[in-house]
Formats: sequence, structure tokens, C-alpha cells
Amino acid sequence: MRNSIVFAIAFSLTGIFASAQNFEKQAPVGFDQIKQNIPHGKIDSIQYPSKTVGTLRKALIYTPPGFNKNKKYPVLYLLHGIGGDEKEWYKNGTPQIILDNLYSEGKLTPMIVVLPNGRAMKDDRATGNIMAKDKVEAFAIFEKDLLNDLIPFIEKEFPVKKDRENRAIAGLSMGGGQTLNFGFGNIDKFAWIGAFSSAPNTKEPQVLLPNPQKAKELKLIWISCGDADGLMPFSKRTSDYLRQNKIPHIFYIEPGGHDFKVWKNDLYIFSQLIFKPVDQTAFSNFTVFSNDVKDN
Ligand code: FER
Repeated sequence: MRNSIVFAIAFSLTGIFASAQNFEKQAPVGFDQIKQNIPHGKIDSIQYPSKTVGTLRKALIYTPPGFNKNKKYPVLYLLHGIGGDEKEWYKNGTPQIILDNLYSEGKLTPMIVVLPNGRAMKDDRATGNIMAKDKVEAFAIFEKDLLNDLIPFIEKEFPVKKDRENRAIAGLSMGGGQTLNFGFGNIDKFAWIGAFSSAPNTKEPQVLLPNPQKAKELKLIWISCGDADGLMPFSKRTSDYLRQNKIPHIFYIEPGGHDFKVWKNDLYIFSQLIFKPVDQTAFSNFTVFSNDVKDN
């Protein structure tokens, strides 16, 4: 009798743990294919005055299907890589298709997505030597442009929620480094961070987060990288530091290299996790403990 009670309890606990594993780790076939019979969101170009750069700067903005000006939405700032600009995600990652499809399945909290140009300089096009010192530095200067120019503009012109719990930042490669640098550096401004395949612009962990316990205020720290990506050490050292300091986070190592196949998958999963209650106990289902991962 007693044995069967113990067995029953153990069995139901297995069920709880099993259900916590119901994270989709790979987007299903067709997730990025346009569907005609569903409602679609809208992509617009905007321009905002930047005191930081001294120019009018461009960004794209995606408003969700059924967008209603009388409601207020959380905002995701989604950042591009070293070879891109405000159109990189749109052209290569089709976030509007991925998110439209997720909305049609009821899998997202309605949000506005802003696609900025993260190279904060007068000529912010990805032309010439994209690795030039001033161009790389412009990715760091973007922190000021984002906080002091773009976010205030979005909050003035669009119906958005303005507290940190309704503001997320994510990005790929240089944009992943920006996400970690700006996200950890401004925990009072962002509660959700998603760093995809972060680049060498990522600050060293102790500089990034001198007071690691502060990171517990974040709702979600997502760090991901393709298993064949040479930039893996920048994600791994960040995750190692968080783990050493017992900061709950997702470290998701996925099949793939440094490309949009990986980043589209990241957006597909990350977008479903934000602006919702989070179950941090389920994070370990994503995490391959980084001791098991070889440095490249
Ligand atoms: C570098 C290698 C890669 C680097 C930046 C990158 C600034 C960025 C790649 C990307 O954004 O895709 O040495 O230095």
C-alpha cells in the first residue's frame, strides 16, 4: 500500500517534469512560409530624430495582426548583425511571417517589434569596410541612441507599455553582443533579453555584470548559438559566468552555424517566451551545461 502511494507520487512528479519539457526546440516546417488565410500584421518604415547621431534615423516597425491604437503593447527591439541594417531581419529573417503564423496559432502575446539600425553613425549603411573601427564603435554608440532617442520616440508615437517588464531586447551576432551589453547594463530598462550567436563586441562577463545577482531581476535571459558557429566562446563564457553565479538562464546550443536558419529558429522560440509568466525551472530543458561544450 505504502509502496503504491510512493509510486503514484513519483509517477505524477514524472508527469510534471515531462510537461515542463514541452518546449519546441526546432520550428516546424512551414513556420516561415507565408499563409494567405490568416490575419497579417503590418511592417512600416519610420524615421526618428537622433540627438546622439545628429540625423534622422530609419527603423522598421511591425505591428501585430488586429493592431488597435486604443490598446497598449509591449515592445521587442530586435537588432541586426555586422553586415546589416534596419532591413536585415526583414529581408533575411522574415519576422513578420514567422510572427503572423505564431499569432494565428495563439502562441504570442501581442507585441510591437522595432527593427532599428544598430550602427549609430551618420552614414549608417553596411557599405565599404564593415569591420572598420568607426563602424564597429557605432554599434556601441547605439546604446545612447536606443535609450535616449529611439525608445522615447516609439513611446511618444505608438501605443506602448513603458515599464521594463514590457520591454525586451534581442539580436543576432553584433546585435546579440549589443543585447547583452545594453540589457545587462540597463536592467532598469529591459526585463527580457535574447542574445543569438553573440559577436566579439560582447563585453567580458565581469564587465558585463559586475554585480551578477542583479541579473535575477531579469524575467528571461536567453543565450543561444549554433553548435558549428566559431563565435561560440562569447556565448559560452557568458553562460558559464551566469551558471557559476547561479543566475537562471537559457543557454541553447542548437544545430547550425552563423546564419539565418539558426536566428529564425531563435526568434520563433524566444518570441513565444516573452511577455508571459515564465517557468524558470524549465530552463534546464534547453541548457546543455557548458562544461560539456568544447571551446572552438
Ligand atoms: C568579428 C567577427 C564577427 C567581429 C564581428 C563579427 C567586430 C560579427 C558578425 C556578425 O554580426 O554577423 O571579429 O568583430
